[in-house]
Amino acid sequence: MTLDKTARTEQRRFADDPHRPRYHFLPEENWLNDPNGLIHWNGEYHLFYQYNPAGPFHGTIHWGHAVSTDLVHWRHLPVALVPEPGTADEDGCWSGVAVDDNGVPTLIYSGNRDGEQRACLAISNDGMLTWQKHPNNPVIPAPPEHLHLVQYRDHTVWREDDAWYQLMGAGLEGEGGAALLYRSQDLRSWEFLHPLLVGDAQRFTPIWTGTMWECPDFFALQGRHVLTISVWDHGQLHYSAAMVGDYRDYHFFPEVEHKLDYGDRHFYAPQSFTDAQGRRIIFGWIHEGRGAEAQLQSGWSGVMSLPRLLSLGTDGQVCMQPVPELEALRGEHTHTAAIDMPAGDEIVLPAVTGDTLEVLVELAPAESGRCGIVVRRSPDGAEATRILYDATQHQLIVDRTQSSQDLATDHNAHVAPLSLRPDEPLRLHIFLDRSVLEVFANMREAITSRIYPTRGDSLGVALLAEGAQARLVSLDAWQLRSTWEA
Ligand code: DQQ
Repeated sequence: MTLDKTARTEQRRFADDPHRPRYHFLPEENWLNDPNGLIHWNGEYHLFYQYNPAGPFHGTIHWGHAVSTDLVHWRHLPVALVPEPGTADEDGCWSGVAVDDNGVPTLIYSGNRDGEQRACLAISNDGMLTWQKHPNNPVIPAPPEHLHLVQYRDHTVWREDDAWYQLMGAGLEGEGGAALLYRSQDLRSWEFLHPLLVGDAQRFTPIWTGTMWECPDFFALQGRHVLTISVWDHGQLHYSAAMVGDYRDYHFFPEVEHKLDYGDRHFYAPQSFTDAQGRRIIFGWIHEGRGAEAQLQSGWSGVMSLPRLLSLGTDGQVCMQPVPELEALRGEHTHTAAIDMPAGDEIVLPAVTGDTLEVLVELAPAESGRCGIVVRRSPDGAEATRILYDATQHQLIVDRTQSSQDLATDHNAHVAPLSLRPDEPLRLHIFLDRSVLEVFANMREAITSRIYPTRGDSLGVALLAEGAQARLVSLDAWQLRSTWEA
């Protein structure tokens, strides 16, 4: 791969930054948040994203744009949408989607003006390099009059029978989050039908869905329908959630509801699309876990998750797996054969070390106690991030209490429910990319996290059993190549 000029500049400028990921997508500098407009078009994957060219903070949101043929190596393209003074998006081009309108790439997004968001449209006639905004933006001038809304923005658009349908994210005052359903013949004139679904902010099980739903996404998956939302409440971003159920007569009947990823705001505002092979692929925004000042100092903020393949698990939940294309990043490989893991000390694996790793590990846990793997471990163990299965509590834990000696970075643990069947091994698929950690467990749960070790020698990998002996069945690790390297 030849390096373009921007990629070379980026490499030089951030060469000494120990936290900047090497194979996750992010812009050359400044701020990134939600993935937008995901579409597979003429053999190329297009990834748009919320982008602030003015600095590493949320503000003056544009649509950044990148393209890839393999979902792994990305090429930056010119900014796609710029806020335009005097128009419906003068304060920002917020999140939205791309659709194929009979051969014309068309974006539906939230124009932000005076603190309110309205649906806007833009088209491209040159293969998505430049975009023309609709002269009558916003194409939906106001929310439905009779609804009392907390917030109102974000879009998912699909073709069904002879019409276009759209959901907008919202919250109903005194009730909960909502996805509002619209219909259109031409994407430019929309009729409000009804809420597809309204949440209940007073209900806390199986999960709480907040007072407003950002970035709704709605699609068919293996004969069922899935609604994903991002749970918002009084300005706080909580987590992304999935609901699985049936879609009938323009209503949705969810039966299963769960957090999509247990890393909370580190997998937020996800959006998915169907590629030419019919795969449903999702990306999410990996929020920083360090303060605003540290983000300003570093010159960048926000990372795109790895692309993940969606399927339904045997428990009826939505399951995410990294796409197989990521194997192209694999470099030097080490295999560690089976060993017993006595309860107590961490077993350092000297052959496995680094901060850009893929690890596939299989462990046989005991019926009680905890076992797992440690990454970004300093030789004295003072810095370490522990990824543990707790057999008593039936939980998968990313323990960040010792991840960094910089106490200004997030230190809370991320916890996912995980019950292994008797004799079912713990299978972890781990992607470590400096400050980014994506953990997939047993084709069931995912935890995305951020860690900011301060020491240059926090590169070790170890095994750990606590309270009861466990056994390593096998461990394969690869050094992963940077996507920006020649
Ligand atoms: N980010 C966008 C909004 C969306 C939020 C603004 C979710 O459209 O609701 O940058 O992170």
